[in-house]
Amino acid sequence: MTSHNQELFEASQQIIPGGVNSPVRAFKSVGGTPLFFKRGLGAYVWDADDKQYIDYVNSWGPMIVGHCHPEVVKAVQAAAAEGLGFGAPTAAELEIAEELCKILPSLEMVRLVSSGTEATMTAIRLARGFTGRSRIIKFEGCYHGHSDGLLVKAGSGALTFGQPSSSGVPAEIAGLTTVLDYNDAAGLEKAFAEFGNEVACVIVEPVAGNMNLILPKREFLDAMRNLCTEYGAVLILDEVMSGFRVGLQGAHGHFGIKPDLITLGKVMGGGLPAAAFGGRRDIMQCLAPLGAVYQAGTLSGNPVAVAAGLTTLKLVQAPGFYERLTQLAKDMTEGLCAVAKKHGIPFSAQSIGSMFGVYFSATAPTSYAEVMASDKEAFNRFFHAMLDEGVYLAPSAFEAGFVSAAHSDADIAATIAAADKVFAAWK
Ligand code: HOZ
Repeated sequence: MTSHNQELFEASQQIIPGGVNSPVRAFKSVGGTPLFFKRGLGAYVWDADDKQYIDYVNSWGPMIVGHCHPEVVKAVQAAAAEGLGFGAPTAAELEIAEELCKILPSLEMVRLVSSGTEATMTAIRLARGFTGRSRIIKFEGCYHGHSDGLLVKAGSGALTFGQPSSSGVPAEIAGLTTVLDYNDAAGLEKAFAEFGNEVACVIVEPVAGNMNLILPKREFLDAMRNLCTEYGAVLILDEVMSGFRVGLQGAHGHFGIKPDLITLGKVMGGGLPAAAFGGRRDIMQCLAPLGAVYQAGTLSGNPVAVAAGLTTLKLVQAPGFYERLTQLAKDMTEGLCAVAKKHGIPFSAQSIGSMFGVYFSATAPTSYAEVMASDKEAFNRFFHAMLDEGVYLAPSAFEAGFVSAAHSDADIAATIAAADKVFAAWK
């Protein structure tokens, strides 16, 4: 039987580079034909061949209340009926800004943009404008979008395709980025001791989700905060993925670490293109039109995206919302580990809030090097076998997974049963 996924992929490759509009969608790392989705509802998605999957990609994070939540759809329809965009201020932008600042006390001021890449790119520029310094520090395997200075030893699609440092980034730009090891507090201290007075900012995923899921060590978080304060550098916590995922107040709320700036995206856009950055008032006031650091966007604060985001932000504040998601993710990772153990397969899994990681290694990795040492071929095999069983995981060993409020206990049980079946036939 002809696969519509295959037909669409072949046609797409004729006019879209690689047949996809973002590299991680291409299945290049796991092999095979990417799925073309036609529909999503709650915890499920359907591909072009009408096959149904339990979805743990959640559009790479945003769909925390599930696909097509009726209240989100209603808010989007209502906003669209009033106008798709004005390129001028709206009351809804003020409302979402107030909501974000209410939920996240670290935000004294916030600006809306359209993508996580824009948020991180601008946060870096702002840190440089504020400090008058050029050098930035990032960590290997962390991904902060695809702007030039951040595509150096990056995670996500860049890592998946073995090009963590992109061609096309001038050496002069990449040279301003110092890359250190994630979770290595001593390495960070050494770097600051050597050139701390040149550092504009440290940017980090406080829970890393773009080299699979890596949890931060306490001493690493503390070292970043203390060293940035001591040397006058800006600490940027990139919560595009972890924001509203690890918990209502993101990873920095969970771990109790105070950022100077944070970046947000994904969940706060409710599935549409809305993102933000914000933090300390004295830094944010350096932004145009108040200050000399320029940033702009025709679609920034788009009313339809804001409606989706605002409604999602209201939904995630329902009592017990994060407790339930945390339990679901824990149930799933514990269940997966149990069936892997039963079949004698070196496997580990862990979760934090609604984010989870699965690894073909005996213990959960704590660093980029340990992630790289896990069995990527085993993951690829697992990915395809689970896909056959109707479970859609991220098509790369270097991505985190997500549960949503639409996932039921039965979905988790079905996923564990699928893994049991896959591992039983593993030899
Ligand atoms: N941060 C997302 C996954 N790690 C990006 C998705 C994409 O690159 O399309």
